[in-house]
Amino acid sequence: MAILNILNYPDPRLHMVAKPIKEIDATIRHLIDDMAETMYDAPGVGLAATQVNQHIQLILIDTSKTKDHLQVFINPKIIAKSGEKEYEEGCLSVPGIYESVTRADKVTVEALDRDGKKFTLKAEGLMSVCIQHEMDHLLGKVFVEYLSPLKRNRIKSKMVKLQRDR
Ligand code: GNR
Ligand code: NI
Repeated sequence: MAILNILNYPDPRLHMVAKPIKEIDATIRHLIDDMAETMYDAPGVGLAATQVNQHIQLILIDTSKTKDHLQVFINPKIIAKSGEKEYEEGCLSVPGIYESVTRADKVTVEALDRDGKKFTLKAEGLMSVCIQHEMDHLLGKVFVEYLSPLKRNRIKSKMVKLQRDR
């Protein structure tokens, strides 16, 4: 396994749109293992393939306290959503920034697991937030895009400075 490099906002590659996965082969399973190691090492509760510069529809989530409940979503689709809820979000691609975002309260997602088996999950709380946050990454969207242009531009400048001074 290997720890992969995570793209940092405002890297233009974070805005690429991910393609569906046609076949879950050894390369995909290897990527899942590397992404899991990368996510736990960060540490984060979720990781989208987009963040490691792989533009395919693959996300990993583990919201458990014990960090032993990895959930893999391949070609995820939200088939139902309800309500609204505000949540303080962070992102491994925007380190050190935490801002409130309003999203659906509950979502029902349909996806394939790492064995290619279709499953449906109804989520609420952090899991629901995470699914929506990760699926946005697959669409090339980063959570700061929900903020006002003023806030977003301040965050952008801060990130550019941070990366320049590294
Ligand atoms: O680790 C993460 N924590 C988090 C907290 C609140 C809302 C969303 C997230 S996802 C984030 C990991 C990440 O950037 N995934 O794309
Ligand atoms: Ni993120």
